[in-house]
Amino acid sequence: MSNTEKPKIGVLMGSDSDWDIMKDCIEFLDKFGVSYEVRISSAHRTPDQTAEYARTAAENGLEVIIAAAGIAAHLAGVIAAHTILPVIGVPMASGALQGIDALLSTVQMPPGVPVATVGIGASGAKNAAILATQILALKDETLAEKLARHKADMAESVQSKNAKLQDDLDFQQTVLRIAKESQNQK
Ligand code: RP5
Repeated sequence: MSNTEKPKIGVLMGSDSDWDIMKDCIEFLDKFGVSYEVRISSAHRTPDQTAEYARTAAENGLEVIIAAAGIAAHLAGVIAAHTILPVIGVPMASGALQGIDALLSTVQMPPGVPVATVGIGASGAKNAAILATQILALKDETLAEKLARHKADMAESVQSKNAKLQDDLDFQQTVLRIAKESQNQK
């Protein structure tokens, strides 16, 4: 957990082999100062434990669940079957199909049991943290301000990269022009 507050976000993974990628999710939650707990729990290997976690999540104070799994990824769906909390699914790029299987099994939920599915792998892990924080921010102004700052920082970063690119291009054009002029003078 990031701090002494009761966890608001439950982060589940199907296997310890998902941890390397899911560290990116935790890193963002830490950055935003959101309280969380992390568990390994598998829809297939520990089905009863997974169902029990989902059934008791709301009464334990959790507000959003992030579930990451690979291959025939049923973790997020099984969690969503047992709770009315919002569930965010992160497809992991494991196995022969490198996440395509996990993406489809996470996103293609039957009507009535939604899983908010993010992209495969690292970008999905980060986006899951941001999306979960956005859900909490609906009733938390401090978090909303941090998210707004984060968006502004991203925009600033793109603008400064663009400014640098324009400078580089201007410099190149100047070098080319000078080279051309000196050639013409010969
Ligand atoms: C899934 O199977 C896990 O989420 C993991 O992505 C994948 C492989 O698990 P391990 O065989 O590495 O434990 O359940």
